[in-house]
Amino acid sequence: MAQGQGDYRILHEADLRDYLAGLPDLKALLGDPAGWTITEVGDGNLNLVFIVKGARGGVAVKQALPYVRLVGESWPLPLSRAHYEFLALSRQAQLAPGLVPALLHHDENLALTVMELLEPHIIMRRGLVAGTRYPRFVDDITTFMARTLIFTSDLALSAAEKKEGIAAFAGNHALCKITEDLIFTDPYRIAEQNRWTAPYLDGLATELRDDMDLHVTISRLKLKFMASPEALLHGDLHTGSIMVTDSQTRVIDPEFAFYGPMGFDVGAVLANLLMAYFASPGHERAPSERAAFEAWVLETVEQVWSEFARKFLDLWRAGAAGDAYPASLFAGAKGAARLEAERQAYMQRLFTDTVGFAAAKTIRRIFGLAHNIDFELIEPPKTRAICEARAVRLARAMMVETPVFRTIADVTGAARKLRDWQPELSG
Ligand code: SR1
Ligand code: MG
Repeated sequence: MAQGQGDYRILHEADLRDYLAGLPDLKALLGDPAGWTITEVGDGNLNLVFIVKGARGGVAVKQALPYVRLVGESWPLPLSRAHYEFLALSRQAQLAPGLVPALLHHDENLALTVMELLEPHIIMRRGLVAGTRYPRFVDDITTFMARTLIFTSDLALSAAEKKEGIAAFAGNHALCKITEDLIFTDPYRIAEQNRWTAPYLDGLATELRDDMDLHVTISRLKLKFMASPEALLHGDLHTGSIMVTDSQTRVIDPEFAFYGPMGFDVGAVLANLLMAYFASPGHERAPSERAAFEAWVLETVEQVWSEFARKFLDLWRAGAAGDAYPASLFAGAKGAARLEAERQAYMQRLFTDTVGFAAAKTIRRIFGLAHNIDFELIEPPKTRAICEARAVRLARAMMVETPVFRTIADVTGAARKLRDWQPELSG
């Protein structure tokens, strides 16, 4: 497991310069330390992130803080998350080459990782707010998810390998606990850290706290999250954890990595695209100005699921030979047909999980602690609340009326119908 924390200290610009200058490979990559510019750019909820640029090149440096940056020192958080992030990035680089940043250096004691500087990539969420379309995204993210999920599952590993994998990430439970609280519990009860677009969503917040159908469903999803170590998850696969250009996609920030249910990662991607869709009218300056972008987002939602499912099944059929579904039980034409039917049933269950987790991921961004700029940048707040209420209406349906959503087209069709729905707001 993780680290000796004896030498840990929070690095400031000057300390970081001295530290990196002592690493010959990085010094060679960056050039003369006297000419380096070092800028802290972290805008996430947990860590410090520095961009270091020298005459020859640049790097990104991420250091875990011993507390949650968003809240402060009153919320301590283990530095060991940097260890799990490094481990996950290393594994993802093997399984999905070219889709995560290259790792250049890791220091367990400082909870610090140096990575390739992704330039001119931007955080995808920012691009979506601006209404930008990303033509590579579907192919790249579905390759990333299909390969990282199936190749860390019992469909591809021996039982021993799989259990070693679970054990390697089992210590990341403090990060899992954040998810268990912030996604699966707090939005549905009174919690000090909850916030929403008041007063407009006050009534909806109350409804969420009284809705026992929703409480049962979110609790089932929570149990699945806690007790279904199907595969190595990224664990926080929203559009703020993806960096993009027109021609490249890189998945970053897997500090929430652990063995959990596959639908949690796939649902995160779909939820964040759906939120970009519902936020879009709030960013338009003229009616229908973003119609082409919105059509692209829904098409992307459909393709993310269909391409993910296609690639996952292809890998399975092509011989992902784990200890589950032993070939000896499915011999001959009869066995092959039965196994294929079982694969389809497996994907249908995974789709149902994905729909539920996507809904949970949406509701947490509107009523929980951590929001997203898709909605937060919408002004005035009443317009924001209208966009958010539409997303919540779909999310509630996805969670409690799950059988209605048999296909991804059922999800996008329902989203499209809510595009111009006028909710009743409080206040
Ligand atoms: C206290 S951490 C809040 C959120 O930030 C991360 O990106 C995760 O989504 C987490 O739930
Ligand atoms: Mg993150």
